[in-house]
Amino acid sequence: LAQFDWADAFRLEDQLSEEERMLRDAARAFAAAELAPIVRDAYAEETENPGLFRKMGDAGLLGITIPEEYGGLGSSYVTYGLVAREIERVDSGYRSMMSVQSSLVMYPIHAYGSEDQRKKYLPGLSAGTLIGCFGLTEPDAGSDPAGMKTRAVKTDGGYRISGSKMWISNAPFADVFVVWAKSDAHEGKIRGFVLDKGMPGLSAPKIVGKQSLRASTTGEIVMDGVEVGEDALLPNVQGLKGPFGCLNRARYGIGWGVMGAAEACWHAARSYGLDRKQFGKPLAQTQLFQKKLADMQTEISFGLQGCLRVGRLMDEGRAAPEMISLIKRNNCGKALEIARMARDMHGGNGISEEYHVIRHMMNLETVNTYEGTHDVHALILGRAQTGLQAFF
Ligand code: TGC
Ligand code: FAD
Repeated sequence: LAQFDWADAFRLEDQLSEEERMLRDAARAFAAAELAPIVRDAYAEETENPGLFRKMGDAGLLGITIPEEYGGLGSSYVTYGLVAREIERVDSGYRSMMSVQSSLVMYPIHAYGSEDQRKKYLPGLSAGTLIGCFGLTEPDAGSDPAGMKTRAVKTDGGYRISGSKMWISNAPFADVFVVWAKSDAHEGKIRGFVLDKGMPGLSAPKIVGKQSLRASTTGEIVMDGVEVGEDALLPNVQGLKGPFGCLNRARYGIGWGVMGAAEACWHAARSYGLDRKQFGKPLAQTQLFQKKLADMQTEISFGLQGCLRVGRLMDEGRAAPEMISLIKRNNCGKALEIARMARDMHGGNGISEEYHVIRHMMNLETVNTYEGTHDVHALILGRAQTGLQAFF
């Protein structure tokens, strides 16, 4: 009879290449050595940790899919996903820091930027000596980014950019700002601009009081007539497909990442249930407890297979955005349910920072919302099935 590995029900391990396993293991070792020991305090204190980018860069975790000539790793989307899973196993906020830098800052500069922009920014971003952020969301334009108010007005030799962005990961300590604005010189179409820290009129106040994703720093971006040259424009894309092209990559990484957080909660609940006795026997020996463990194992096993399939298709250039919506939506929703279940299975201890599950649960509320909410991805999938858009 074939052996069953409870922690790897469908033998995901066998479906990975030697290189993928090696890079995954390196990310796991990094997460255990550098992230796990600091996460409790970082979350409790809402610590800003820009120095972590340098460490991630040294470990080769930034720009995994970016070619080596620009300082990236030149590896596959499957590797990128496996790494996201390992980092998010510790905390969604750390995965956020990494995925914004890789998918939302390095990717657009590489895919839509000029050769000068690539050379100027990518090596520093991949080393973590430069920190990037991505400004799409605004106070009045979240799920509907087409409603953005930020404007770029043509000047002699460049543009003047005015507007504000809200809920921007990494912004308060970012050096490089990829921002999206409607440009009057391009018939009001959305264009991408790369801004540098310190430009007059540019500021990024921190958002305080978050009860979720506290290990990641979030801010606003305020652009009060920021003057940039023509060289700040990302020349090779226009329209919403620019930011969405980046979001496809980041959403895909989140599909994997949240499975890491879910696995952490599942494994913690299993261990807790084996150790903790009530009514004279381990909790894990009760039917209800085992049903919950079986539900967790089932959702995670299917979720990971979905990610691997989409990752392979991405590496072949055959992944449709709707496939990414499907794994982002379902895996976030399931991970959130699993974290809530794990919190419950820990009883009173489940609300303590010492057991980590409530931190994952709180984080996953954000992850279920950002990069397209659970319901917005349902509408994307609904539109693809019916041909009818139900957004407005
Ligand atoms: P729609 O008419 O659907 O499309 C407009 C244009 O965009 C193109 N497009 C895509 N291109 C590539 N990939 C995709 N996934 C694309 N989706 C759409 C489309 O082909 C069209 O192109 P063209 O050339 O014909 O103009 O646009 P809509 O305005 O109706 O959009 C509706 C909707 C709801 C799908 C969309 O706006 C949406 O996805 N909203 C969610 C917003 C969102 O995800 N924001 C994320 C902000 S960034 C973030 O959260 C980072 S957190 C990171 C972290 O910390 O980890
Ligand atoms: P809204 O769009 O106002 O949605 C509110 C509710 O209404 C949701 O339940 C939504 O599903 C629902 N809803 C909206 N439209 C419809 C509809 N047509 N039909 C049915 N229901 C609908 N953005 C960036 O650009 N860069 C970042 O780095 C970034 N980082 C973030 C970090 C954190 C910690 C957080 C919380 C957010 C971040 N975001 C970032 C913003 C994020 O992408 C948005 O919060 C998200 O897209 C939702 O937008 P909103 O908050 O304006 O909610």
